Amino acid sequence: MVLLALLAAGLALTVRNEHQSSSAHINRLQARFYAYAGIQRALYELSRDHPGTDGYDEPWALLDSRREEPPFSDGYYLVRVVDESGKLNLNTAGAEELRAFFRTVTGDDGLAQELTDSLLDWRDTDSEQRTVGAEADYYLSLSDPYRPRNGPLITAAELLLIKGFEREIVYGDRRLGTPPLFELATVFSQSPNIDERGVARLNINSAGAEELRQHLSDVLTEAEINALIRFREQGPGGGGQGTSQPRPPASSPPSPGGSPTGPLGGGGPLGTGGLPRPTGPGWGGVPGGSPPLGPPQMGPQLPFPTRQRPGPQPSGPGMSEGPQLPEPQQQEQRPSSGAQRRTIRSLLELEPILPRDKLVAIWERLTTRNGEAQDGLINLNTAPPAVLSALLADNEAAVEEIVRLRQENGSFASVGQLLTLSSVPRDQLQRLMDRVCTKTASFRLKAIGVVGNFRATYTIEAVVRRQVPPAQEAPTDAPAMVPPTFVVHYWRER
Ligand SMILES: [Ca+2]
Ligand SMILES: [Ca+2]
Repeated sequence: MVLLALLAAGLALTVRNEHQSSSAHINRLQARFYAYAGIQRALYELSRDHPGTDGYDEPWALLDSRREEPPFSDGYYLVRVVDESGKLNLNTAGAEELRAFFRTVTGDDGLAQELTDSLLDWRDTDSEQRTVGAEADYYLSLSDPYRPRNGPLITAAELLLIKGFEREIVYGDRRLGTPPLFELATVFSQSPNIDERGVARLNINSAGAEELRQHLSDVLTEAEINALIRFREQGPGGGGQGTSQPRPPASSPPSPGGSPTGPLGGGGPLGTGGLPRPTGPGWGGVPGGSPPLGPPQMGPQLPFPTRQRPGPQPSGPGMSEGPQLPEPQQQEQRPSSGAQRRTIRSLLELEPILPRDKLVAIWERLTTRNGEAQDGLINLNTAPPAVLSALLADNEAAVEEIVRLRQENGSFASVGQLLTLSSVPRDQLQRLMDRVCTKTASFRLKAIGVVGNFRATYTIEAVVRRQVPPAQEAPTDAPAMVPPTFVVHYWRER
């Protein structure tokens, strides 16, 4: 009898445990679906977002489920969206950038050099060890040996495998005041090759004259477009021979008709005197009040401050500064001859032939690189100071100026707006403008589903790439946007 009673009690206990475990399972399942709803909520917001400019002042960045209608009776989700392009790309950053970045993060020159050498050795394909780096010899000699990647990193967490990257560096250390490297670095950043309207950029080197004309006619005058075409048609005048170096030196061939300012000329000033500073109101306005720069339905956030110059036709300061062009018609008809043609590697080379405000206004519309997207560019609008400092080594004033400008004016709509920076020397400015963007395709989404009073939680973390078909160029109105698709590059549930 006693035995039976014990057995019965034992059975009851088992049944109860099973019941508890199955209800825990149900709670967790429920939390999972709440997290999934959070991911969907974020994707919905990203699909409504205008892709021409991206910053943390947009709705996708300000999602807060606590301010919305509670969607579920016994739980909710928390969701956060982060721009991966606001981080330093571990696979594309150069040695100098990495060194400056690690110096900012760790505050230690020697350690910064070691981290840089080790990371470069880890991702390069050869087995030649840098001074304080490490290759297979080192990793195979560890008590738990493994081989270096000798290729691009697959996630930022891979840093933990690399010599010198201790946990307190990768995850940060509150006591030491070091920020988590993990949150400042990425392997996913990508920026779409579109302008602030969402229209595909035109490659300045390969576009036809008529294409250029159509693409720019609402901003540039006929004479300015002709100047552009002529500049391009002229060979590299006097010795460049169109070599295919990735980046041109600070000096550049003489511009046609003589440059009015000549800031790119050989031996030109490299200091802050190199750039004439803006004197007008605003920083980089749209000349002639040209209308199509505003994205559709993004009321409060126009890419450019457009308050000045209501004049219907571009006629003001631009014309007077541009070089005088003899018989543009003859020139434009001339077929482009590949042999003689100049290869423009940086839009900054156009500075001598276009007024500053015009150059700013067309900056995002042109590109020197083909492809739908560019890897590893850093978004000016979302990069924290530590990431910006990677591009602006030893120039804290410039980092502060950029942060201040975006606080005061909202997101940068154009990289061209950097032309107004007062704290960046000429050579540094060129490198900076080559490495930054104002829009992103890569987003990290983190959603947590919560059931009851934290009875159960579930986390989903994902990195998605937003692919937006370029909008059609519309001459008079804002271009129509096509809904994006999302490609998942990383997905983790726990
Ligand atoms: Ca946007
Ligand atoms: Ca290697």
